[in-house]
Amino acid sequence: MESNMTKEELRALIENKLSRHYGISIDEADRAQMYKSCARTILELLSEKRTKFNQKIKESQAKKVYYLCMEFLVGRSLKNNLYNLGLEDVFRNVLKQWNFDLEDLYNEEPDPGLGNGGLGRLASCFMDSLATLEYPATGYSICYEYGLFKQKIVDGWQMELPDIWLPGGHVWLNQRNDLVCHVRFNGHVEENWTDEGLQIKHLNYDEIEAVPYDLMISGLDSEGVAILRLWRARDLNNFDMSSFASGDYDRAMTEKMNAEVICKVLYPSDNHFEGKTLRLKQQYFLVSATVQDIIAEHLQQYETLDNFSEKVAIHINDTHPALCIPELMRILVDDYHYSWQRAYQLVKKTVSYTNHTVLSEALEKWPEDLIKGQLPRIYGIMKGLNESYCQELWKRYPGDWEKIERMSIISHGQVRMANLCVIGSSHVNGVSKLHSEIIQKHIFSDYYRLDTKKFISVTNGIAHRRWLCQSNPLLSQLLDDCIGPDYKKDASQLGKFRNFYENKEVLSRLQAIKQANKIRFSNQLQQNGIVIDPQSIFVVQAKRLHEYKRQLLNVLKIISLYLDLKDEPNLSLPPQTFLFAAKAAPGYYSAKEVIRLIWNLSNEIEKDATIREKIRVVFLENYDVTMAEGLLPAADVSEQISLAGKEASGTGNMKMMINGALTIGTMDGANVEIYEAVGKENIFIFGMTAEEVENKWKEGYAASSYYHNNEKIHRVVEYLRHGFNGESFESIYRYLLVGDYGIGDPYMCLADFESYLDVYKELLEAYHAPFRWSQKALINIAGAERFAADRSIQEYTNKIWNIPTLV
Ligand code: NBG
Repeated sequence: MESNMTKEELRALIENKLSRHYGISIDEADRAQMYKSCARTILELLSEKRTKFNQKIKESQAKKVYYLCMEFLVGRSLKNNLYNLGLEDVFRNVLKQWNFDLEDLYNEEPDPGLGNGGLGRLASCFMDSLATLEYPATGYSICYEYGLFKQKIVDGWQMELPDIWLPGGHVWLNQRNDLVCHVRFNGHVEENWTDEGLQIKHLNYDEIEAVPYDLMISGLDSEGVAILRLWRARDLNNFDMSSFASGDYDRAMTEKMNAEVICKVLYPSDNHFEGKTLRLKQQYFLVSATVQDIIAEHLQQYETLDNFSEKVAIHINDTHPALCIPELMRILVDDYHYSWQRAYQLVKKTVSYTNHTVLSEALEKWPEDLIKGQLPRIYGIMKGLNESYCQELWKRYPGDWEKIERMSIISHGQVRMANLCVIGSSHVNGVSKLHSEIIQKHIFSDYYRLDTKKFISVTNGIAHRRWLCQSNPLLSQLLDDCIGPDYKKDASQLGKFRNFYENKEVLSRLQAIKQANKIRFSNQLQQNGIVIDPQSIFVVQAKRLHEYKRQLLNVLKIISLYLDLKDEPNLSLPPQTFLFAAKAAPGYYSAKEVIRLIWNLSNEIEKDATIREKIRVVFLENYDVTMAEGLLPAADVSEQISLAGKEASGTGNMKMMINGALTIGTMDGANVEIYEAVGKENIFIFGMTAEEVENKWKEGYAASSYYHNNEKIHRVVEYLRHGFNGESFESIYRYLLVGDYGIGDPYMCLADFESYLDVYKELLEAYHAPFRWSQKALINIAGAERFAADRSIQEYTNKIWNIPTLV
């Protein structure tokens, strides 16, 4: 991992960048100039590496992976690349001689928020693994001008500010004018029968240029470099010169802006479908440019598309890039004159799809008319796919209209993207064992019965190099000392850490490391005027704010503890700090209400000097990848408390576990596998299972019966009903008991409340025994061996993409 670059060589490289880009010498450089010069130095090294890697791939004619996703939550690049290239030390030393601190330079870099949460971060973790494992891989997404909004809390209410990341982030992007494509919208389709068969013409369309920007991602100790190709819309051709010449500047500019608005902003909803025209345009813009790019690259190497599916794997991450199925059909049929049947075979062999959610509000269903108007040719192809698929179904299930309707792509004026994905893919996978079972049993049960082999499970994983090695260097050092450094490339080695279960010295070092990370994070917060006690237990719930994730349940627990302390101020409780970090989608009212609740509870508790010694609530503003890198290694307790059956996998659970936090959670998503990995003594499980939840709905769930029959619940809900800190929480009280449609508490917080509280008390007991607690932490770190993204990627390459293992 050590690079053999000398200080002198590095100095010369950086000096060269300062002189070339700014015309200055070292002593004149400020921090921003130095950061950019370091970034450019890295880019130069990565480009050289990439060229060699490309050459190797070309010679081997290896199959390539193209990973399409509307979101990549990349996080900062400088640190990641320095670490993976083994250059951190030499950079640090050289910079020190010039009186620059490497940490300060890291902080110069904006955190590109090109994603919402778990889905986008997973995509980025996968890029890290693909590079490290030396698979030829390109990620494709959109170069949003504004990433996910910056969150500001004003008097408890979430406000959204634009995320302007490009000025500092631009340095990592390499504009590829040589690869510009054109994407067509609107217009109409004309079909004519000629001697050569059916001729299809798309007329009167609007055309937009797609300009790629490449971001390079280095692997660790490998020859691999992955590319993340981000498309930007540009409208050069459509500039209305005649309006401009006649002095109508506004009109000339409006046309241009209408086109370029496509990549202005990331839609800020996580797990929620918003059927907006602009979003549809974004999706088609991404897939059309991408598929054209993939085909051009393939033709350049092989001069034919006949072997396309042998050399290309296209992966669609959730349904958002589903239009790549009809787009690939379009190009094969219209531009390269493949027969419909042959084109369909090629598509089905090339494309695969991961489902990331079973929430019905997240499933994409576009109005048929919208697609017809915006994308007339794509609409025609989807109709064709739908018809031929329904005919096939008819042969298989004659007369079963209901089933055929359920399984069709287009029905009742809606285009169902999940159905399109299943029908057009070679494989469909869920992201944890439980989630994969649920999709097979529920949302895709008809397809599963038809073709069982198509459905598989690949449990998510995390880039442990970023989430352990880089963000927790002390723990990484301890692991180096105990089990050697091989775990960095082979996470299964982490299992060896179990051998130190009885080793007092290791256990006490583990404790000291957690303490140091808590102090590090507390100091970071202090710079923003937030004071927390690093001696207290850090209980962390950090994830998007969503009803199903049940931040509210956590708040109910804290209120209950708070009321206990009010009744009995001398109650013996270890000091606890409840840390919440979460962004709510801007239009998600009930999620914003929960933020307001947390914020006010925090203020209410602060008023009482004795209680705040014992419990404290902190809402951390503007959670992003950079904050997570400081927060997660400092967590003692990881809250993973979604209603069972709703969280597809979760990845924050893995990130905290690998840093030695203990999970309190439900049997949901990947928690189930964490439980299997660590054993019941080393995790705190509570609440209903997914099956019990299902049964409870069938029986009829009445939140009010919990309220009336359980004293503790009654007390907490009453507290909410009366309000505090001068604020009313009537809306939350109503949410729990009455609900919008007479269904109170749709995520069953009250049903799981009592067992949550009981298990939390057990957890506090366990914390009283620090030696045992450290042993549990150790088992969690070792048990994280199976939650590395490297393992997930090996499963994708073996089971889905059909690419031979390289390492
Ligand atoms: C999210 C799930 C998480 C899962 C990530 C990554 C979406 C649509 N889904 O549970 O909610 O960990 O995907 O798979 O964002």
